[in-house]
Amino acid sequence: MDTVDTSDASAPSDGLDRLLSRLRQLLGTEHVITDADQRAGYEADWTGRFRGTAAAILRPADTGEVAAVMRECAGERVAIITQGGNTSLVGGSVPRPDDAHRRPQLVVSTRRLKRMDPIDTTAMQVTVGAGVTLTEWRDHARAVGVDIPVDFAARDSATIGGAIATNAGGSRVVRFATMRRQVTGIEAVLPTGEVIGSLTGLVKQTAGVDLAGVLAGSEGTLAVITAARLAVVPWYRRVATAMVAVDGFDSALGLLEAFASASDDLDSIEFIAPEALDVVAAHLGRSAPIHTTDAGLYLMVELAGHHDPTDTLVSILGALDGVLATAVATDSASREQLLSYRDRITESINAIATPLKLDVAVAPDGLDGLIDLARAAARHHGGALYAFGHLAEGNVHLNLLGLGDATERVTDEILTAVASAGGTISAEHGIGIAKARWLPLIRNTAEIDVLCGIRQAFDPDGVMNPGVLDPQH
Ligand code: 2HG
Ligand code: ZN
Repeated sequence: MDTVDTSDASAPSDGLDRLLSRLRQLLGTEHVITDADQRAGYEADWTGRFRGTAAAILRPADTGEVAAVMRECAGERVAIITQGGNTSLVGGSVPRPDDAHRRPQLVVSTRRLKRMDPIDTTAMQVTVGAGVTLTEWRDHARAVGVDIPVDFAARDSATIGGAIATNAGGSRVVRFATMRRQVTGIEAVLPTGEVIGSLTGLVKQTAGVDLAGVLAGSEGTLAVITAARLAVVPWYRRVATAMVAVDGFDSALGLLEAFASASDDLDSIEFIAPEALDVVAAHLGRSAPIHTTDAGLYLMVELAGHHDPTDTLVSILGALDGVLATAVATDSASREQLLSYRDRITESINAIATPLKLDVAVAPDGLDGLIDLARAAARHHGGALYAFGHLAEGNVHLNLLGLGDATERVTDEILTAVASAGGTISAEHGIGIAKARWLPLIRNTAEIDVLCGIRQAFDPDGVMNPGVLDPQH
């Protein structure tokens, strides 16, 4: 995927200076950040695993400014890293430690793209800017009595642009599918500065290839997403939440089946391995909500509807043999308390050390075996595994600590096992640079050629997020 660079490897710094001064005229000096201290928050990822140096952080205010930035940068031998809330867990939104062509890297931050149009409650759609966070989108929707179909723990920082670019998932996929399915229109800026896409949200815009579908999951390698037309959904205000201890995955899958067949209200069903529950409880300074020594697995289940789903929740939980203990929350304070044991696992692991994160999915009945394999691999190298995830999609977040210099080997072992089980090496975080090398495990040569061709069509000079989604990286 790399283009061959025959020019002088070192960027002509007076050229860069001239570019930056043109960009300052365009955006205003305060929105072209070159000061090292101010750049720092954009240069390292949230986990601390990925970082690089940016020549500048560019903060355009609207689509017109993004287009002008891209026009100025076209042909300038710079790499463009698009960044939203900087919650990527695969190194996709921060500069590379070293660009393959030693080009200056410019971070285009979309955080100021805060457009939020009125909600069309007939079409159940809304147009929002790429820099709007999930929480802002949700608050905007709820202000007119509707809701959003996507939710995950990074909701306060993660942006719409990033969620589309990674085809994000989260806890409500079981009910509403992933981000790609929520996008009914898209607006994006090509490396040339041309604006493409449509925000009409016409459901029957069926002419040819779906641009929104192509950009969803493209991880900043094709264009800068500036706005999207998104679905909104009914707001199910009556919610019942339970943490459930079960004896193992067979019972967990039995529960999933029972909920799916007995209720239309299943909103999320998440699993937490015992080690992960211990670590988050310790981090929160509280004991776990359920005390049982023989739990093989914990679930966080939520039903949400227009009528109180508590009775349904309790009766389904009561009917299954493998359920060992439950803690049910019906008011919002106890619900928040319970959900914090799921939402705050990521930060609790990071508080110990920077983990290796493998976001993978297999058929749900393969989760048990995969987690056993990952746990054994971690222990073999003196490390530990913290596993949790989204049960219905077979999506497990394998967080491994203490692997020392075995990180690559363990990654290889686990991702190879996932691929040979017919799974995917990325389920919602993206491939980024973290897993680019392993892409051929799940995409054959013809597929990789097609993907390279699409990339080439959008970005012939290879400036967009170099290294990301690139198996040669
Ligand atoms: C979640 O499901 C996120 O909470 C983060 O996808 C997962 O930290 C992780 O590995
Ligand atoms: Zn997740």
